[in-house]
Amino acid sequence: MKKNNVSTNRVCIIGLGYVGLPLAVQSALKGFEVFGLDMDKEKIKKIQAGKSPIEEEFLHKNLPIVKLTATTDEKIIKQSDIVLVCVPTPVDKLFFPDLSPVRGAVASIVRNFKKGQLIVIESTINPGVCEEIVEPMFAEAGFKVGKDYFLAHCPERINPGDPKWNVTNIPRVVGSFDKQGLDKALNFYRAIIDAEIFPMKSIREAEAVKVVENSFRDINIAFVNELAKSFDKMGIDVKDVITGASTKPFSFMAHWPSCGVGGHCIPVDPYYLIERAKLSGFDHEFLKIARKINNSMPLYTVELLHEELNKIKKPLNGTKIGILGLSYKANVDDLRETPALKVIEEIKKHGAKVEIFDPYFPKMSTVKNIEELLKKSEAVVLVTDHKAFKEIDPKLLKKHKIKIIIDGKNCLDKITFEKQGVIYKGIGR
Ligand code: SAJ
Repeated sequence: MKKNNVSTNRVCIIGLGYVGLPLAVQSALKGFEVFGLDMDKEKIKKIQAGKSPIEEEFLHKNLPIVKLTATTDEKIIKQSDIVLVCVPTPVDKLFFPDLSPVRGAVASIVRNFKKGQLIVIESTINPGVCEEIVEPMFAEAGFKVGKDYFLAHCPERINPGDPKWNVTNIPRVVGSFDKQGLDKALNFYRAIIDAEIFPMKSIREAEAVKVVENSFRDINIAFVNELAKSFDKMGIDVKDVITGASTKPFSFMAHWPSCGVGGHCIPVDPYYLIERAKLSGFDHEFLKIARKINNSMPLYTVELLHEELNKIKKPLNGTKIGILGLSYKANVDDLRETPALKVIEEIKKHGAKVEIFDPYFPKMSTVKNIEELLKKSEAVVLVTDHKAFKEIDPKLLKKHKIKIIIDGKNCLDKITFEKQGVIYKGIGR
């Protein structure tokens, strides 16, 4: 048991979401005494009953069998030797980073300080947050990093809904203020994760890793989204081109155009780097252009719908439009930054009547199933590539006289829909 070379075994995880809860369960599975702290009473009740509030196979399987003390009482921090901060790091309406959840979590640790604790921030933060925000909060209370406590950063890499990669096997990077803090953090993560735990030169480099990973993904998606707009004009099928380019066995990495970039990471993390670099006098023009392109895709999707309706002399105003999907990505129940809500808002602005169906959000759906949505629609926009939507039989659209389908995730077979007399339009195809 790798745990033996870790000098402590009581772990407190602050924030029991899609990052903190799997971490808590995995730490318990590896023999640590685990306390989970969250402000959401309902969530705590569910967890105490061994029920996962999150749709995740790993949690459904393991939460009922582990010993996990879940509470809303921050005093639990004082009983812990290791404290892991797993709270959200969103952006506000103007895309400015909102570090208030991190500040709140750190303040609770300062209030319940225990000498010698290892504090690890897992939340995605920009370079400089640990040195410029977190450490000063401890210093203000008279606690010295590397002496009274140890501070490290280990950016979370959870990929919701991924059947292969999860908290048990995803490699991690760790950075700290000092060697002792780094060693403590390396020992802990090597005790719970069977994958590479890579030591970074400093905490600032560790903070930069995650925002770089996700900015990399954002700019690559923006690249293919711009291609989609250009190829729409040139009558080129962008999905076919990317598939062709993917036959190159080296130095090409496929990304796919879509109706928008949602989620808690990709559309958010670049702003953390953009805003912090600005304070140091650097303007990330390229990252900002990529964000602008990706943010334009929901509107572009509605423009495609508008154009296809015009071609059959139907206005958008007053037409019944069916929306397939709300979640930001396939087969998960997560609305954060979802392009679906932006598509719906834009369609409503044009005076169309909207019906919505997402099997993961029955309460937000206006109909009970796909067939009912088709019955009540004249045209359809698919905005989430849930498995159930990819299996829709094109004959159903013909039966319900659906004239147009806009495939916002390029996940449907164009030819089979066209064979049923349905006008198919994808993003760049
Ligand atoms: N998207 C595209 N085109 C693509 C890929 C994604 O439009 O080629 C859209 C998706 O539809 C979604 C959004 O971007 O709306 C984000 O998709 P995502 O697959 O990146 O899913 P996330 O948000 O769950 O990203 C997570 C991230 N994990 C962490 O931040 C720890 C990200 O780093 C991973 O790269 C990503 O999973 C992944 O690879 O699946």
